[in-house]
Amino acid sequence: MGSQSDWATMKHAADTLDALKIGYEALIVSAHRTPKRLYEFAHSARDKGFKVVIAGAGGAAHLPGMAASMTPLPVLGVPMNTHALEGKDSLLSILQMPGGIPVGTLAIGKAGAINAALLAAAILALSDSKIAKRLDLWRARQTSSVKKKPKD
Ligand code: RP5
Repeated sequence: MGSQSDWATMKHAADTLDALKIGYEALIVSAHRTPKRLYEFAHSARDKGFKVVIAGAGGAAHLPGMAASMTPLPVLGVPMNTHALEGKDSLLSILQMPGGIPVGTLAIGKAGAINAALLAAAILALSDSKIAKRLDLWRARQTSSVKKKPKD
């Protein structure tokens, strides 16, 4: 994520990965304030064994796109809900990548963070049957938790 201030949102991705027993590293890597850290992280991510990068950022949210430009791993971008423009700035910054360097862009805020983790899990599940089973179970539990009727 681009800042400590993104953690309250990105923690939802971390919690979802925890629920699926998928290992991860949660790091603050700012495209603007720590560009060297971003360069070093993105260039070494695949060799270090990372399989998917989830990048949460807000405002002029260059982090997912810049990360994607420096790693062949799939990059999933989560736009932060900003005060000034309610996350529309983050969303468009992450979404509108020029052709050639893709970023899979999720919804703004909490839903996007949760779904980034679930999408990462689905990518990993293609080649990991244990993760696939845990993801199936997670989805089945979600389905069975939805009541038929609302209550007051
Ligand atoms: C972005 O700037 C971060 O991803 C964060 O969403 C936004 C604001 O950062 P702070 O000023 O709160 O550190 O790089």
